[in-house]
Amino acid sequence: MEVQPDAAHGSNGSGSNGSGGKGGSPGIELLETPPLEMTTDALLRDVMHYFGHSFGQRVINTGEPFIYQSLALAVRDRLSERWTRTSAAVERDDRRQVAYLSLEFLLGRLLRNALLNLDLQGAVNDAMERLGLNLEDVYDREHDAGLGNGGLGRLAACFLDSCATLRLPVISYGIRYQYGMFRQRLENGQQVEAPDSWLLDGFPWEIKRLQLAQTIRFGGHSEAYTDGAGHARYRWVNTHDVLAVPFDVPVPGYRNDIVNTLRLWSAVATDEFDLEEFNAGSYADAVAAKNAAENITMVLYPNAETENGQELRLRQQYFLASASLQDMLREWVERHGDDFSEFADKRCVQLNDTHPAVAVPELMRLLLDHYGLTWSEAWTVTSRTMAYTNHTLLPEALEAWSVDMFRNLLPRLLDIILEINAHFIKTVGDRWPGDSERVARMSIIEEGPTQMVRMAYLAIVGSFSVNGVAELHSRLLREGLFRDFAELWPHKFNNKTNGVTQRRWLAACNPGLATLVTEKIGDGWTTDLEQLAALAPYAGDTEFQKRWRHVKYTNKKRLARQIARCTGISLDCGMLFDVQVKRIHEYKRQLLNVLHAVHLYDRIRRGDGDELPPRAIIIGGKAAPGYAMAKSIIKFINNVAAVINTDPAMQGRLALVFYPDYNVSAMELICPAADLSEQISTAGKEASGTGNMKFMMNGALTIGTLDGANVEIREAVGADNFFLFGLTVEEIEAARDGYDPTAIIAHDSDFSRVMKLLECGHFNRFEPGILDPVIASVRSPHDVWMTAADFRGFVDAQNRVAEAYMDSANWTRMSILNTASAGRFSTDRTMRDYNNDIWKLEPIELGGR
Ligand code: 26Q
Repeated sequence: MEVQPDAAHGSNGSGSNGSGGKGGSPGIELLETPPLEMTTDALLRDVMHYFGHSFGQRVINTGEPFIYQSLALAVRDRLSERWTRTSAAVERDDRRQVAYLSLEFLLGRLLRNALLNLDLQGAVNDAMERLGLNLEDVYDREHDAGLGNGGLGRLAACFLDSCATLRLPVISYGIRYQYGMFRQRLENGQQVEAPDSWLLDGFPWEIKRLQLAQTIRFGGHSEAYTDGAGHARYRWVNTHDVLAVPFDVPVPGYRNDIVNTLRLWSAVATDEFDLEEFNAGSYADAVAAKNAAENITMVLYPNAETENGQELRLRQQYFLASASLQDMLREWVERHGDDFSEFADKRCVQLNDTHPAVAVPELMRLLLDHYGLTWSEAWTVTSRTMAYTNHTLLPEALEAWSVDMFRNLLPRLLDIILEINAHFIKTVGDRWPGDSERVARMSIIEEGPTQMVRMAYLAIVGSFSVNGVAELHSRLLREGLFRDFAELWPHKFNNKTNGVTQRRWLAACNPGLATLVTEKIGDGWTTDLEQLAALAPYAGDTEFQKRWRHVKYTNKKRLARQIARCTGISLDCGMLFDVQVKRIHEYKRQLLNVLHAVHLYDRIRRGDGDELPPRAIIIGGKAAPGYAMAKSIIKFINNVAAVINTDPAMQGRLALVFYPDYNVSAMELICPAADLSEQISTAGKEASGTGNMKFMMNGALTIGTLDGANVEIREAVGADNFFLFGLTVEEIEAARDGYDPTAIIAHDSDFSRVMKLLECGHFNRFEPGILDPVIASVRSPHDVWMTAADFRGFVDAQNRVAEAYMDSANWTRMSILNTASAGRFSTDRTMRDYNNDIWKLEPIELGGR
């Protein structure tokens, strides 16, 4: 199709900015221009303007990204207007604000969400139709922004949406990694990682703000001196400096004209860096040395919680913390001068896990060394400003950095950490005189062959609030991991149960169900998820059930098409779609799921499968590249899948699919199509889980252990509508002593048959030994995740699932009740809880235009 790029155009391509001109500073105000129209015609005109003028295109063909990018820019212009007004209102009111610091924001795609929140879906759909395009195909041109590993990063992204929707003045800070979460391919059933060059076509949503760049220092040493007034002070000298350049991404609220800011920092070499440090006579070598600085934000660490200690990772953490705090202080000083007496009343910093916890000593450093506060003044400000969220119960996952690494990389921060610790140890000593064991236990510095800085303890000591992410998790933190601290400061500890945003995870990703729900109970649920409860009275309504099932079936067909495309496996949509998608980790027990698949395979083979509903078991997720066991589990899943899927006796009765390259966009396709959600972690190991909530919201039933937020999900939907199995936290701990998997296997004929199939090499005929470590882990008395202990319970629960699925009316009733009970798992509720207990923000009031 030939198109005519339109010269007449109302907006400025480079876009306006987030929190632009400073109040009070002289400058030329933006000319008042009429607001951009939200009509099909206006959007079409702007899209064609960018298409022709910014991208130099004349002809639309479906293989290029330019229509997507042109549309994104046209939408960004509409966001920009609201962005400027939001920033102006926040500045004008000078009220309390929160800075959310996170090393991860797993945003996924932004276009669909922006159109939904701006109420532009209809107009843009028409505009694309006029170009002979399908909006869904345009959406598919967008690359996921995968700046996160999993739950923690996606939670931060859901928080963005809910904070803007609740009008909360929250600015979020993160890192603009050049490469996000790696892409996963499978070769011979094994994971192969490929780089995620998500910025290759450009990222049309961001605006670079060079004028707000900050200098970040590394290395050198700290030096005492006496200032003009005779005070002993410290300075950090001979440093290697790196520039932090912010790129702002707009965060629209749902139909409320609010646009908050996500500020992502990118590392750039300073001129000094090149010339002073690498001036070995060669200009070219000096310029090439820029790499060292720019490496800092090159790549997201795809680590499992337990891999720790890379120096570059500490650089990333400090880079984020320092740039963000300097940005906050710049803005503070512009308005309040160097009076920090009200800082902690007007600002709060929420730390997403310990990853940005160096913010505690960094704020101290800035207040002490740059603004001349005394120790006690600076500590009062810092410890009343910081708040810390913990996301893990695995003790081995608690971050610790060696004191030596700190000394080399951040010498001035080490001084400050040691002094914080000295004061803290005095507090502990005063409270428990003579209890030196407790002092050693609680010290921020762990003694041993190599001294380590315990980042969680640093975060707790430096914060006024410490929260877990589900009720069970928060209780276990208080009673276990952080017991001593909870005894010392009970008032600091609190719970904030996670959630997910229903705008992305129901309204946008499941339009069929969203429409059906809205027809029945109105659309209030989009901003008040508890209204879903009004569906409950219709759970038994035959006509409604029929339509509910139809939506699910349609969603299953959509997923089945995608699975056929990317794996070649064809699924029948009458099958029970039994889904487990999440990072691959031993504690999440994908292995247990496969043991059940093998058990079903065995039953069908021996002619005992006639009562079973046909079932498609779908597993997806990435393994950390250095986590050998997780990678072996992927290989194991694929080998079992290859046998099951090629056995004619399994046709239409049992399928096992490994879904490659699982990411946010995949989940948007998967969760609307799931019948059963697998949440089968070893009790006490999953802090919360949030996939569980997305599935529930979309009408899947859960099979799960009493772990993380499963406990609250079961409470909300009722025990009858949840397939519970497995040992409790207490039972797991009690069963550890004398744990004997081989005896468990021997006493269970189903389990014995499964192990026999595995151990005779049935699933690795031509690859001898390749599955040995995985199989051996089930039999090991030292298996920390106690997979064998829960086998029987799991299989029995799956039998109850099978039976329930055969009664389609009753299954549908339970499905409806799951959606109806998902009200409290909205991040709108989570953010209200944070705000009522920790942040205490007032909603942004937009001025008139
Ligand atoms: C550690 C060291 C070096 C580099 C990276 C890391 C690293 C990276 C990511 C450590 C941990 C993470 C992510 C943790 C995470 O996603 N935790 C999950 O957080 C969710 C949101 O609260 C919970 O629902 C999950 O239960 C929890 O596992």
